[in-house]
Parts: sequence; C-alpha cells; structure tokens
Amino acid sequence: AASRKSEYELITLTTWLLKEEMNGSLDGELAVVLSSIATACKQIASLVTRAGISNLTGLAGAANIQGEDQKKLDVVSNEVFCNALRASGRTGVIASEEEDLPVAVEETYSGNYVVVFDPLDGSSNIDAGISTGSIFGIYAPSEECSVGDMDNPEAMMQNCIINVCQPGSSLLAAGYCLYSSSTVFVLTIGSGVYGFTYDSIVGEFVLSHPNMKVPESGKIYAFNEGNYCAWDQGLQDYINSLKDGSNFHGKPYSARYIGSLVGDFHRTLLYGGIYGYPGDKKNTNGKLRLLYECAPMSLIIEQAGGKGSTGTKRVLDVCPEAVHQRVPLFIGSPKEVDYLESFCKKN
Ligand code: AHM
Ligand code: MG
Repeated sequence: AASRKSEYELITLTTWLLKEEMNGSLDGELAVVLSSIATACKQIASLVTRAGISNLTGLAGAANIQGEDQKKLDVVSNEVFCNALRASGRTGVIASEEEDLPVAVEETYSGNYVVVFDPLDGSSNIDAGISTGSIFGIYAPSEECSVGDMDNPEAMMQNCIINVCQPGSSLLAAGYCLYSSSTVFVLTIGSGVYGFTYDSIVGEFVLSHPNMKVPESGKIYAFNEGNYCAWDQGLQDYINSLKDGSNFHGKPYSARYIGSLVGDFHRTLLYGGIYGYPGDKKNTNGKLRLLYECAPMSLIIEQAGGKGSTGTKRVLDVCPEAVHQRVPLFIGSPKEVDYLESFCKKN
C-alpha cells in the first residue's frame, strides 16, 4: 500500500521544482528565481481579477519607450515583477517591456540570472475582462554584471545590454502565466513543458498538464486579419488557402483571435494550429518583441514539439541587437508552421 499513489497526492509547482532540483535537472538558485516569478504571477492574477473594483483600470498617463500608452496595471505589474525578482537575491540583470533599458540588481546574493519579461501582455484586454498574461525568459549571465561596476553607469549599462542580448537558444528556462477563467502557469526548463493551474484553496499552482505536446497540425489560425491589405502577396496567398480549402487539410480553417499572445498561444498549444504576427508594409518586423515575447514562446513551443519561425528563420536562432527589437512571429503546430514557411520562401 505504501507504493500506491495516494488519491490525495498533490504535485505543486514548489514540490515539482524541488524534485527537478533533486534529479539534477535544475539548479537550486534557478529554482528560487522561478518560485519568485510564480509568486509575482499570483499577485498579478489577484490584481487583474480585482482591477474593476480597485480603481486599476484605464491608463497610467505615460507611454513606454516604444510609444505605447501604459495602463495602470502595466505599471503595477512591472513593479510586482521587479520587486519579486530583486527579493529573490538571485538575479543580476532584469529587462522588461515596460522599462527603457535593462536594470542591474544591486543587492544580489548569488546566481546572477538574467531575467527578461513582459509583466502584463495583452493589457488592452484588461478593462473588458478578457484574458491577459505574463511572459518571461531566464538566461545565465554572459558577463558578470558586478556591483563594483556600479560606479561607472555607462560601462554598467553596456554590460547589462550585453547580458540581455542573447539568442533564445541560450535560454535556460521560459514560461508564461495566463490570467483567464483559470490562472495557468506554463513552464519549461529545457526538458518538456509543464502546466500548473492555480488552486485558490491550496494557494498554490498545482500540476495539471504534465509533459504538454502540441498537436502535429490543427485547423485553427490566429492572425489580426485587419492588417491583410498591408501583408505581402505570399502571406495573403497563404491566408486565402486557409479559407478556401486549397490547403493540405483540404478544408477551410477556423479563425480565432483574442489579441492576447498568451491566450492565443495557450489555445494553440492545447488544440493545435498557428498563431501569427507578421511584418507588414509599415512595420516590417511586426509588433511582437523578440526578447520577452517571441523567444520565450518559441522555446516553449519547441519543447512541446512545435515550431517558432520568423517566416524564414527559427526564432531561437535570432541574436538580438537591441533590447526592444521586434521580429515577425509564426508559432504553433510543426506542420502548420512548415506550411506557412513554404509561402514565405516562395515569395
Ligand atoms: P502589448 O505587449 O502591448 O500588450 O502588445 C502585445 C499584444 C499581444 O498580446 C497580441 O498578440 C498583440 O499585441 C495584438 O496586437 P494587435 O492588436 O495589433 O492585433
Ligand atoms: Mg507585450
């Protein structure tokens, strides 16, 4: 009876991290960073849920470096993330969608991990109660961003940028948290993808989706088709083939688009299909940021058996030249991304 799996057995994110550490697949310092991120996500989940009743809807009154109006919740979520990472004592550099430049953490204890994140993605959905999410990626430091450098702000900033501008293929871990009808934390530490659903009674993320695999193909596409006229011919031909049935399934696809990368991605991971944010005539690299949106999601999809592409290249192979650099993104089931690429390459 001792070996029987108890019906009361609960694998929480905390126990899962400990187990991975004991297996030797996860560094203990990295586990600390991951649990701090999970705590930040719990806090953001409760802020998002209560936004309408605690005066947290609407604009903050400022724009970020990319000229986007910041919502109150963008600013608050960024603060929550930064505080949690600083308090972990294991992060050396942090870079956020909401900060102009990467920041060196002064009071680091050990580990010195480099963490990139979008604290609240899809925040234009917040006031309508629609899904949003947080996205993060973790790198090892490429050069020490040591406290001694603090005297020379210029040198330190360069050092931080070098630390942050690493290709997605160097990511040690990546994940996202979906704030929706349930709060789901999805994580990879480089050996498969694991999903944990928040249990408010236990107060913990509980393993609900072990070893997630994306279906090989799927007839759902998620693109902002309002931009159709600004797309190049190859992409227009591709979209037409999804609609008129002249694709490899021989049937028209279904369209689903939330306008929230985490929500659209999570559905794609579970049901299969493709999510795309292409470049267009005006924005040749599209909208999504390489470091804290495209690269972490691409690591997750690859670990789940899928693909993340710019249309012509594997996203994880793109080496960032700037912190807020954008790239076109096509991500999802491997056969769907291959099919999309066949149109991009023709062009
Ligand atoms: P944000 O980081 O400012 O929230 O923007 C990113 C979001 C993604 O979640 C979503 O996929 C995309 O922007 C939607 O953009 P659009 O409204 O142009 O379709
Ligand atoms: Mg974003």
